[in-house]
Amino acid sequence: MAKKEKKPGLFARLKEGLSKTRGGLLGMIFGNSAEKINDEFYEELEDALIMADCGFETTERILDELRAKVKAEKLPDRGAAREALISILAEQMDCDAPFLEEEGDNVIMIVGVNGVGKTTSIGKLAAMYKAEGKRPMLAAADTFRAAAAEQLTVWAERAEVPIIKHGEGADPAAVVFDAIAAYKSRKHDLLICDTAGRLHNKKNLMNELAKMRRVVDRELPGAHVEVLLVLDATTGQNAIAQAKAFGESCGLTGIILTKLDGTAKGGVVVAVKDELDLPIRFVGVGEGIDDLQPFDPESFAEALLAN
Ligand SMILES: Nc1nc2c(ncn2[C@@H]2O[C@H](COP(=O)(O)OP(=O)(O)O)[C@@H](O)[C@H]2O)c(=O)[nH]1
Ligand SMILES: [Mg+2]
Repeated sequence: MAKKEKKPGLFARLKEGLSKTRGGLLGMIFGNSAEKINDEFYEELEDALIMADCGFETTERILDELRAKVKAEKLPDRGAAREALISILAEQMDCDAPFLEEEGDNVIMIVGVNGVGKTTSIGKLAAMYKAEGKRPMLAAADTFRAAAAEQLTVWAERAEVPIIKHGEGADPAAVVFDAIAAYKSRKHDLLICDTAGRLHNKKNLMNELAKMRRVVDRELPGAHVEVLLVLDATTGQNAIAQAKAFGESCGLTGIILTKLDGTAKGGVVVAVKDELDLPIRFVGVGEGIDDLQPFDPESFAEALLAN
C-alpha cells in the first residue's frame, strides 16, 4: 500500500481546541474587521493575550511590535491588524534549526513531569517517523513504576517498533546502554528514550537524566541528540516554571506541547518560545496515535486568531 494518508482535520482539531482562546480574542477584538484601530482595541487585545496565557512580558512585546507595524504600514483597520499580528506571532515562534539528521544516528530523550504526555508522545513520534521511513527503537528508561514500561510497550506494539526494557527499579542509564547496543546491532537510526518525571525528587531525577545523557554521548558519539521537554498546555504559565526547572540541568533542545485539543491557553506556546528561547517541535492534539503534528508557526498563529 502507498504511504499512509495523513489524517485530515488535524488543523481543524487544533483550531477547535484553541476555540476558547480564539473566542476570547476574536469575539471581542477582531469580530468586525472593518472597525478602527484605537486605544480600546489595544487594551482589549492586551487582556485577551494575557487571558490566553501569552504571559505579561511577552504580551507587552507583541503589542509594541504591533503598534509599530500598524504605524509604519499605516494599517487601516482591525482586519489588517489581525494579519499583522499573525505574522508577528509566527515570526516570534519560528525556528530554523534543523531537527533530526537524514543520515546517521539520532537520539531523542523525552523529559518532563508526570502526566504531561511523555509516553504518549513517544508512541506518536515512533509511528510518525516509522511512516516517514525511519527505523525507530524505544528505550523504556522510566523504570520508576512497572506500569511505565508496560504502557510504553503498548505504544511500541501500536507503532510496530521494537522496545528495550528492564524491570521496575532498574538503573535507567543501564536501560539506555542496552538499548544503544541493540540499536547498533539491529541498525536503527532513531532511538527514543522515555524517562521518569518525579520532579518532587528533583536532584535524583536530574542526576539520572545526566547519567543517561553521558551514556548516549559515550556509546553513540557523533549522534544528533535532542532533549525534548514535554509540557502540558493546559497548565498554562506553570509550564514555564517546569521548563526553567528542567532547563537548568538538562540541556534542553526543544519542546513538545501536548493537550492543545483541550485548552483555552494556547498562547502559552508564544510565551514558551519567547521566555525560554527553545523551539517548539511538536504539538499534541489528542490521545490517538496520529494526534501529534510538527509545529508550524504560521498555521498555529492562524489557528489562534482564526475566525
Ligand atoms: N487530550 C490529550 N490527551 C493527551 C495528549 N497527550 C497525552 N495525553 C493524555 O495524558 C495522559 C498522560 O499521558 P502519559 O503519556 O502517560 O504522560 P507521562 O506521565 O508524561 O508519560 C494520558 O491519559 C494521555 O492519553 C494530548 O495531546 N491530548
Ligand atoms: Mg510515562
